[in-house]
Amino acid sequence: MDTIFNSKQEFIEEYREAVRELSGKKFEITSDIDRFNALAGLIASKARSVSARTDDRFKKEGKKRVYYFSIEFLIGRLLDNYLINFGIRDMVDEALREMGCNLDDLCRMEPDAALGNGGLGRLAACFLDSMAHEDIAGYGNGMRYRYGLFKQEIVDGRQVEVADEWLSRGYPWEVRRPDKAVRIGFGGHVVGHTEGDRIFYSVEGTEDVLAVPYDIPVVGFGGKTVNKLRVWSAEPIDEHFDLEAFNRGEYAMADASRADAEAISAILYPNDAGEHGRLLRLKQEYLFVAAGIRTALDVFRREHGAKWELLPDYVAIHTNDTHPAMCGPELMRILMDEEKLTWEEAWDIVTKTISYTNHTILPEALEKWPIATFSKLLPRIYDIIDEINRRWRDSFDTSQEGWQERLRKTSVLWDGEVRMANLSVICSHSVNGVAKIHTDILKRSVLNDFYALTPEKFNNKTNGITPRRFLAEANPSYSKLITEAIGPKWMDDADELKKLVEFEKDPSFLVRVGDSKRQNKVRLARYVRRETGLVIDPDSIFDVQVKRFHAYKRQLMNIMKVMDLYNRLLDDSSFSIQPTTFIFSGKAASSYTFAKEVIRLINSVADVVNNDSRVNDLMKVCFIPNFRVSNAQLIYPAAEISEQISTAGKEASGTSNMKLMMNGAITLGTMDGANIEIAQLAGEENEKIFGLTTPEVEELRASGNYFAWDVVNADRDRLGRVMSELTDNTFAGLSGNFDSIHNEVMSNNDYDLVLKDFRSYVDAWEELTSSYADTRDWNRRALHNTAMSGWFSSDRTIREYRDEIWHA
Ligand code: 9GP
Repeated sequence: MDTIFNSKQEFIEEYREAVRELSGKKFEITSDIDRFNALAGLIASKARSVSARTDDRFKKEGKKRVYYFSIEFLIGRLLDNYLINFGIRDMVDEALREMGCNLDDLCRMEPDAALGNGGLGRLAACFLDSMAHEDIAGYGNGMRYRYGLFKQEIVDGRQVEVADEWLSRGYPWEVRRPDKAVRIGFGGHVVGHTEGDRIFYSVEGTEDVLAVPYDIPVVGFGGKTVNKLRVWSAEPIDEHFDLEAFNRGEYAMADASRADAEAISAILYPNDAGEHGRLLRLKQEYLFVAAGIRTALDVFRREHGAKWELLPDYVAIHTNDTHPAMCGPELMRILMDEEKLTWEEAWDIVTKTISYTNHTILPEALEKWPIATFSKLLPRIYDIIDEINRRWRDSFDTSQEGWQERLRKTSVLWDGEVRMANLSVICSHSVNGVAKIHTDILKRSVLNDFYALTPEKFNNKTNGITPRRFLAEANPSYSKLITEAIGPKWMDDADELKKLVEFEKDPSFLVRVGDSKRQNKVRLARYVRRETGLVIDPDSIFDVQVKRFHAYKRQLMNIMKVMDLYNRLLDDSSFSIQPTTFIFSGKAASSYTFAKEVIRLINSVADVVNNDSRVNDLMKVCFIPNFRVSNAQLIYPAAEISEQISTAGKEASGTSNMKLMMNGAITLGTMDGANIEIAQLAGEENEKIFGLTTPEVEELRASGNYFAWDVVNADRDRLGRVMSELTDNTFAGLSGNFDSIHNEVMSNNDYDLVLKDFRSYVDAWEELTSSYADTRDWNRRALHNTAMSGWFSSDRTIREYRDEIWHA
């Protein structure tokens, strides 16, 4: 562990000085926010020094640089994490106590940077942590949204979106780098210039904005490696400030160019919404791609000169989902138009440098852009895509049967649209899915035609999570227990967690596992009470489903289970359940009406159930508003059941399943995404698996013999009743009935198979919870899950990317 302070005393002195410099006041009379800003500022400046040293070392070692392009980085709060990674958390905690303040209070002052929607963005953040841990020269490249993902408030049970002004009190981790700003052109027209026997192209008449980078340090565990996350902000190119308009009192008009440019980086778009500000989104995508490619090439040129043929040896560009798909054409543009390489030379370099991860098979998330919009906004990029597409078409062997169909499926330009997933695959040397089953589905169906042509490109990289944040930081009591048992090496090498298997036979250790869980439940119960006023019982089972709201994730099936249990408890005095708190948290995209109605349903059921004294000692329903990284860190450690109940074949991987497993929750899940690998690793007997499998789902759909009404009619007493209750005022008290949910499910013939899987789900839940009474065995299973979760460390995932894709 490399240290950044030689002693506690040295820290105290430097910190006092930092507070005084920043606030101009004596430490004793400063506020927590001053103290936080000074502490984060101090750690950030230390991190930057290590970063400079890291950079020198990488240069000397001639390391290959990996640029991870992602339109989302859900980094959350950094202070606690960086203190842990620098190995000084305990020392700082102690020092602050001596100084009369509390580290946890200061940590809470940090804005929870929500530059992402959910799993995709959080994965990118975990990867940054692991790249630094693995001493990879790995750099995040993304967008600096002025407003991150909206804050969710609940009013009358409904989700209300409020702007997230995360920068309003400043952000001590970032450094603005105007010297590295990049000019980005939109619109204009392509002009050809003849030089000898070649024509080179440029774009004239563009409307330009400036992409200005902000660098955030990424501290690797052990403190030896500090990398950077570079996020781009859009600004006007010059100060086109119209003084005359201002003097006329037309203030908005006077500064119009600023507003237009800044709009590009104003907000993060919810990825799973339908239509949104599409043009602005396309501008965002090009801006962070073009600016990031420029950075990568500038660094390469500084180190290796213009020997572009060496680029794939020293640079890897990874495109996270389809949002950075323009990396290919943009790199082609620079290599051909500016560096004068031929198409063939440039294409060879591009396709050896770029790789692509697919994160979804949902058609609505595989981006497509109308050609008319695209070609107008980015005419040169469009021309290059057109040429990529032409050459792709020409590469087809037309003597082969079925070539037309294959071309239709793999073309980049089709039906008046630019298909970004196809562009990503064609420009990449590697295409990976994020869990075994997901990669299999890509190969077998979604990208099957590409797979048939270039099977060698395809590989799987099952996702991972960082144990530093999601175990060490989130769960101090459990971490302490683990360290006592097996030593501290697990933070460095999560495989070490396997050593916990030995302790499954130790009854007194299992009691302590249970105690730690209870402590975390008490902590969460306190948070819930503070945030919502609801009192929940830490002695009840904490059954947790936390993730984005989406039909295929089937939060609806979960709340229908609660409705069914409630009905049966009221109807049948011989029926009972283990006391349970059903915990939900997550956001729905603002334009996704169905998902928002499910949130309203959960809150409406909560309103009825939580106010019914007949059942309150057995059940409560709790919706925790504004799910984000910081409260997720309170929720995972307190969970006992991990609800992973998506329709089989739909969830690419999931990562909350891994976070919950690592914190000792038992998965109640379908054979979907990484649940399958969880069940394989920990043994099905230590999880609870139910429902249709992917082949069964596919078969059922293909048969044409599935009728939702038949399922409801066959189970009138329970399922039928629950469906009726959506519309019969049972849960209408808070803000009305739920006809739209009822209609959506029935009119789409139960597309997500909520009705089909309902009974097997409720039965599985009952079986699982009835085993809760055997506390010792429950704790053993919890511990076993933690012990086997090491494979899901993002360090393992990143090592696979490094060795098999980036060759870094
Ligand atoms: O839906 C997937 C989720 O299953 C996966 O865990 C995550 C990270 O790989 O990516 C999500 N995909 C998206 O958010 C959009 O493609």
